[in-house]
Amino acid sequence: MACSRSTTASAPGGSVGPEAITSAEASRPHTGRTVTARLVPGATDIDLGGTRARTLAYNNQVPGPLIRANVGDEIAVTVDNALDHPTSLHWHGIALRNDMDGADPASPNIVAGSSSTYRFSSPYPGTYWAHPHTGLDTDYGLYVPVIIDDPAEPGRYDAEWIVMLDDWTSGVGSSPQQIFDGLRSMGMGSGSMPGMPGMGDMRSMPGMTGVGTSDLLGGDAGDVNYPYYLINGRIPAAASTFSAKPGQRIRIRIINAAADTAFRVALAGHRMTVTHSDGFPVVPTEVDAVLLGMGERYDVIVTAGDGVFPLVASAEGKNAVARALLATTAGAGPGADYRPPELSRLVGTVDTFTAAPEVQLPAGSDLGLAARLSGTMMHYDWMINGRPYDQSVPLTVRQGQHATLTFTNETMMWHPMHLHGHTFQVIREDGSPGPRKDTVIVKPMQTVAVKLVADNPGIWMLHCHNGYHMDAGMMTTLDYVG
Ligand SMILES: [Cu+2]
Repeated sequence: MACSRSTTASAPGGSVGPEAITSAEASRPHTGRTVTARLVPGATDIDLGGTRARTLAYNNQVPGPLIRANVGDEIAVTVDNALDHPTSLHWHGIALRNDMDGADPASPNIVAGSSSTYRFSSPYPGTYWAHPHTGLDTDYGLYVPVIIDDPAEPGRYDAEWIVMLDDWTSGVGSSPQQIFDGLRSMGMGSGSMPGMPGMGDMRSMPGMTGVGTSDLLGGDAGDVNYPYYLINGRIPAAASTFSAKPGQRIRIRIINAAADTAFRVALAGHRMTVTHSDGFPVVPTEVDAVLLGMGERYDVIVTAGDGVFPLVASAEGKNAVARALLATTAGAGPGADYRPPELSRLVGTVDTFTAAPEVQLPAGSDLGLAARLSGTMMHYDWMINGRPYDQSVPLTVRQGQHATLTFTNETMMWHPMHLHGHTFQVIREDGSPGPRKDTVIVKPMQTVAVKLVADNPGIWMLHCHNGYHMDAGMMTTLDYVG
């Protein structure tokens, strides 16, 4: 497992110190209010809706409890580690102080049986989530939604629905670790197999029967077929119901917490207006469905119709769905395998959206950074710039620089690339601004450029948010140097 990097290449000028992190924190807004929470990750039994799973969870529930605060509040979350191994809590998407990021080496892991408190404030509102940055733990059910509110934001909606998507095997099929070991050994042991990338061996392993393809993802949709796909911890046959009144405007905050599954999400009988990508506002855009890779979030607004409507998350290329129900009247709605026609109409992707003018980053940059993505299913050796994480050479930036980071995917698999501590702006091929994001899908053989402003000093992970690719080594860091 690619848990640690043995050597950190010393960058010219050296790394920035704690005073730079303290100084950046002083420049964030602070309300003087503190929001506290306690999370206990541990082994437990979870009811997925008539199906029980022995797994890992926060406070014995999947998803774990919502953490919610205003911009500038001090968020103080104590983690009591009841696991039998070290853990951490990473605040995905939040531009927080580096020493609270919940990813080693910026912040130390919490050893088994001990407690630690994360204290930070978020400078930006939005839809975020939190999960460990240790091994494959997120895929066992360790994740919570995190919502940061802006009290000044006009409330143009009547109700709010938080929707967390997941692919599920823990306690009902092979464990995530068994699947990872299978992918690695299949890869390592089949180097002499000609032709197809090791798929022959894979098809004989549980959970790894040939995943299909996706036009939206540019080819292979993933590496693993899961026994279940969940919305808010429930299987489709026991879907949770969100109740509202006809005509209400509902803000749906969709979060993809899966390890290896992109979802195409639609609400039967409704169009949706996408208002935010990865927490940041976009020019409001109407679509029938939206595509989310692992780690991505979209906020949408719908005007509720009269009836019972399935919200369906189709597991891209995997011939299965997750679902929940929106109910504004009594009734049961369509069956558990119903696929609304909206799924095959206009699907919003990263190419569809443009950052709202007030959050667009200034044009131009004074630094080019490159992340070349490589690896094959045959060897299961996912890397950035030709190196797995334990041999990686950091990308470096100086505070204040405006950098263009270019992802070049040299593989036949798509990768949702995530940078900690920053929200970059996607730059379209014609140079025009795309959405602000912290996680962007890079399709096979595609190049994607993003712009970032170096305003948050520290050591920040840059990695693929496919849990298995990341664990195999598709991770490096962006280090601030003085
Ligand atoms: Cu990947």
